[in-house]
Amino acid sequence: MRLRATWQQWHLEHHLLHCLLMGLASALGAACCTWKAAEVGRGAGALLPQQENRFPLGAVARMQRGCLMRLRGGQEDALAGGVSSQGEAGKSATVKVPKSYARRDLLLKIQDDAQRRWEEEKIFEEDSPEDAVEVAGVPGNKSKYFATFPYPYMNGLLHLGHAFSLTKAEFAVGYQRMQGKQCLWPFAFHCTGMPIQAAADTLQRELLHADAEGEAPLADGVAGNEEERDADAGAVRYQSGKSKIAAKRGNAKTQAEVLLSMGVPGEEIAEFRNAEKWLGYFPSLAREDLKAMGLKIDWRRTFITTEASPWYDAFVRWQFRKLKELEKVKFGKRLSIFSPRDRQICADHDRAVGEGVCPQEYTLIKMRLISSIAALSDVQELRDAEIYLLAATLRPETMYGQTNCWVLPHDKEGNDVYYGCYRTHVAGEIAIMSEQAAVNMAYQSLSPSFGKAELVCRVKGADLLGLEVTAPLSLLKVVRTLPLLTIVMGKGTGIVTCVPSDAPDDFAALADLQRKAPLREKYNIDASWVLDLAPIPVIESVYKHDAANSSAGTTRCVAEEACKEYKVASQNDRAQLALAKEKAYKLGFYEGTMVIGHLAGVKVEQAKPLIRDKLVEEGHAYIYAEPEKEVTSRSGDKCVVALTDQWYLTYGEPVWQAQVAEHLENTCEMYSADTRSRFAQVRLHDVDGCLFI
Ligand code: A2H
Repeated sequence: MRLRATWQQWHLEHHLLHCLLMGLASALGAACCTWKAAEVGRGAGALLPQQENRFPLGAVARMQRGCLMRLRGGQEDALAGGVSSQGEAGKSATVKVPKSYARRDLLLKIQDDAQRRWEEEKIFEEDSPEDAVEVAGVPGNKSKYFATFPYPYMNGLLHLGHAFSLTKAEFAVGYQRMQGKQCLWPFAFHCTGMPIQAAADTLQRELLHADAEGEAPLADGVAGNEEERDADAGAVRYQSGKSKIAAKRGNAKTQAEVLLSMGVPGEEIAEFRNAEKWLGYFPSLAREDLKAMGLKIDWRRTFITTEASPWYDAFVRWQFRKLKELEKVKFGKRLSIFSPRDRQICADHDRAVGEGVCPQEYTLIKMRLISSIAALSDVQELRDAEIYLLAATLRPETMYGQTNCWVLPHDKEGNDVYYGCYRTHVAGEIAIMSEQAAVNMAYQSLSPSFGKAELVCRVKGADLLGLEVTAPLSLLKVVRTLPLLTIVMGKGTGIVTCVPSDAPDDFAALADLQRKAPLREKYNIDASWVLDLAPIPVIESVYKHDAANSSAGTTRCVAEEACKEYKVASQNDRAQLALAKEKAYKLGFYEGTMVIGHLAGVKVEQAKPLIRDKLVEEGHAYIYAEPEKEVTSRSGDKCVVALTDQWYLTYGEPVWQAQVAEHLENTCEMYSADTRSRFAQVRLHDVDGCLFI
């Protein structure tokens, strides 16, 4: 009994001390912030006391600002001594050096002594209860507690965000230890995947480029010592002046500059061209920082997540074999976000921009060109080809109601816009669309060779007006191309098919052309091409105006009804149109019923995939996808959507989803309702997860 009390007392003591130190660290953190403004750009050297940085704040500061920050005195000392700066940040500043560090030094000594003792006594090394030996009379199988932290990615130093998140596990472990539990708190580092490789490749490119441009070779081309950099207002420079790469990038940092800003010595930078270098460098710094914070981690168990840790690698292989046996891992062609430069799938953590962005699927309607394009009459290849305008739609089931096809004659400033005539994967077929659509198609096996968009010639948007094209499924077999000024060239193909019954944009733009003779004249649109066009009923839904006293009624032209309700006056009435679109799309798609075609009477939601498949089977459409928003890889290129062979996890599979839902509901303990709902939201994304190609 006595022994047990002593053991717990020791835990309590060291924990209280630890909490005290962590508390002080955060209090001092506030002081550190007040100093920060004075210090920006000047380097911390002048403020450094002789003392080596062995204090939690030092670790936190490094996480926050890179290795150059160092501890600068306790709060009271700092306030007593005062800090002032003169002139702009980055220019010389005068700092009154605090007079005494006695209090801080005492705390540092207590901390050092305590941390040394924890290390010597292996106080955080925990064995499994079966193997655990009796410690000071306390049996080995006392109750257990396990904490873990998602392995931080090792393409740089840990930062304040990591430190903040870590405290949750750290404080929980501290508390549980004080309850007398045997607590295991292991920690590992994530090094697999593209970010490190991409950063190493970027550095390689920068250095080759610097060489080619005749900049000083790297060994002395990068400002090689800390003092020099510190003295230089914190701006990291190449010796030959501001680097050309940096100049070209504007404010964006080069990879070499990023490394320098993290405290990597200039003479070591070139070694980071080799991805292996990163694996040794940052994990050991991270470990040093975490130790300096005094975390209760069993460091015997640490590892990095590559084949550098054969047993961890074996565990991952075992896990995937197991999943494959259970048929949760499959192989096949999938649409995924892809980096043309890296020539591989660009997963979330491989992206510089566009985390969480998924492929957006469109149906491309093949509208066969009947007229000839006067401006291209001398292009021989077009004479014998089957030429299509490819219109991108999210609503293939509405194609029965097409009245015309929209193209963009010029941009908002009145400048010409260009489309391209591209060869497709079908011999003798040419498709007209935007360049970005052609590039994406090339990665989806819709061009003659994978990854290559084959351009025959370009054509001005204005030269595509007034042409006759076929409109698959439409009651009107042949329709005209007309101008739509709100087309965005970076979306879909830049060609849109007009369905005025169900798209308020289409309804408003067609009404503009019908009402405004000057608009028609401006684009040489013959009145006879538009005046007789009327919405064709495709979908029936029950429409009720938002006003409280309005009554519901059925409509077969939800777009017209919505434009009326929200008083849309023209295609440029963007705010009102946004309201009309939201209402019309939701109503038509989720509550509407088809009133035309072989699926008349069927709910729209069910009819959509069936009509899309029919259009594709009959050769009237292609399935196409592009990133729903811009995605840039860490190698710096614009990503596309590619159709590639890959291994994938079948997260979307309903049985698996139901099992996860059941587990989440009945066996997971959450600390907050918010956490639970976030898990539930993840489940809603019923897309399969890509593993690797
Ligand atoms: B939808 P999202 Cl009936 N610029 O097709 C502007 N709009 C474009 C475009 C571009 N580059 N590319 C495609 N679009 C239109 C039919 C339709 C559409 C109906 C109802 C709703 C609807 C007939 N026009 O879309 O910005 C196309 O119009 C609303 C969901 O990618 C395409 O589908 O969400 C839709 O916008 C794609 O819009």
